[in-house]
Amino acid sequence: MASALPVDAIRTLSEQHPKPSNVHFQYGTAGFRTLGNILDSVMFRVGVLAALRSKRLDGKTIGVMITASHNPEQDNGVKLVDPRGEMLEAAWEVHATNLANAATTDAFVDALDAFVKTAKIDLSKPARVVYARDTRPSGPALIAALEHGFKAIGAEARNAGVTTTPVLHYLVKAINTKGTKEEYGVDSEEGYLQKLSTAFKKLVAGKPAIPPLVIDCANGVGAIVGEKLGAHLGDTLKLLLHNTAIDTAGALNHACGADFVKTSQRLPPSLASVLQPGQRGCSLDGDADRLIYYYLDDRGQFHMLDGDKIAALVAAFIVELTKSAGLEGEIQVGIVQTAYANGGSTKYLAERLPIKCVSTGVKHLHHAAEHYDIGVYFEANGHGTVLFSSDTTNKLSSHQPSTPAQSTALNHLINLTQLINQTVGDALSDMLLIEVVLAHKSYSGLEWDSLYVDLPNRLVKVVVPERNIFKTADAERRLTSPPGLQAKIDELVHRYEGGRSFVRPSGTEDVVRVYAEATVRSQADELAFRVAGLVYDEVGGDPAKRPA
Ligand code: G16
Repeated sequence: MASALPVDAIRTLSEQHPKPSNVHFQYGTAGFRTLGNILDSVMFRVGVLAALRSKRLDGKTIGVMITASHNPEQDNGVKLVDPRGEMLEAAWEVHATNLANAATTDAFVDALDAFVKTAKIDLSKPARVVYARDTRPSGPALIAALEHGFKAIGAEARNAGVTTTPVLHYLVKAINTKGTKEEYGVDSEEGYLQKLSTAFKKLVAGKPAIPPLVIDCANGVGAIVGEKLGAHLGDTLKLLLHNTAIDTAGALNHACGADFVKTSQRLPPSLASVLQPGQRGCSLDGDADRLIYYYLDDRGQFHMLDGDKIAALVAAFIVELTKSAGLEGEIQVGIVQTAYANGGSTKYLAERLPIKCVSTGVKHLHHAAEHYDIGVYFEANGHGTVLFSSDTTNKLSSHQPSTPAQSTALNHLINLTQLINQTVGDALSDMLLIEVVLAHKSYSGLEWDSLYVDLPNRLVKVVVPERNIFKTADAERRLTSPPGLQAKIDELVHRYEGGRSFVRPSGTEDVVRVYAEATVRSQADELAFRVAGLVYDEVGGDPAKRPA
């Protein structure tokens, strides 16, 4: 190896970021995520690890995002972004967990040393990183710890400030493709906003004026970037931003945001006097990577348009465009869902398109979607995007349309590749995509909602002492541990018409999640609570706190 680890610098700075004892950290579904006030040592070590990842990849820029997304304000987290803007390679998640759990500075340095050897990292290579954070109060201190990690190993670090998770993913890809023929865009937040708004304006040119859109920003960073996006869009689409209190303690994701709407299946109370019947509204989450739409009908009744409805709307539109462009049979559009997808959506989509079910977590959906020419993936919680393979992108740019109608459809498809953030789920980009489809189809929320009927469903969580005893198979649809529990769930499910239920450990919180659906609302609720009761009994919970 051409050079060695700067052990003295690492040691000195590591001493300022001791690992708390009695805490085990785990790089899970969305990186490290737990209470913000115990993450100091993790941030320092992730700073060092990100630099090593960059060196391993010949100096490519690695992204680091400090956020806990939809989780409560006191939580925080960190995730690494690989050079093409995608989530960290799975094999490195284990290394991240090992390094984060080294008990002392000595143990950390030893673990680093061993890792550098086994991973064959050439330390003479440059290390480049770009990093950002959301609006959480714990963010600035955690950024300082992260920067110490970069300093310890001598990384070239670019601070992207306070921005959304999808912007950070975009930046990573834009930086790494700069000057190549795959150039993704100008490597700045401004470049991102320009790219999206320009594509949007082209896609809705000539369509009737679009009515203003109500946006619940979850009191998070989406309020900041949403305001800038609104300025770029001007009169093309007026964004009415609500829940923008980024400096109010305790407001982030509280009784608002995409997760609140999806889980409680109701309008954020703060929008009660804002959203008018017939008007479209949507909620972002704390770092603006998830999106849920909704509308009130004439009777003021709330209707939710979640990730499954987004997938159905978007996939149908893209299929139509490929046909109109004369590319039918040449470009295959496919769907990726998780076990949380509503049975109504799975039936509707499976009758029309190839479909695959994978485990929860964007990384799983993203990889599966890469196998299609155009892969549409959305988790029911509103996290998702559309991927165009490089073959498809080439086909779109070389295809010779034979009629003006084909040419128009082809241009729309090309503009969609510019509008959609293909690195990760992006609430703001997805929102523009939905507005494009609604404008093209002249759909209101009602028509969109009528594509298929959702089965009533309920999601509940059970706090357990040890979530890792719950193990799953078959894309999380079945439990393999604790032994015997799945048989009890099956027995219960059979008693409910249209019943379906599954149990899985969360990757972002210390809880086990229980999902249930059935033909009738009261039955879906009952099934969810009875399965939750089984889980609770299994872990020997306090009978007084049993879910009911
Ligand atoms: C993260 C992941 C998502 C996942 C969600 C919930 O979302 O990125 O893919 O669906 O956590 O995960 P779990 O049920 O395992 O807690 P976000 O928006 O928090 O980054």
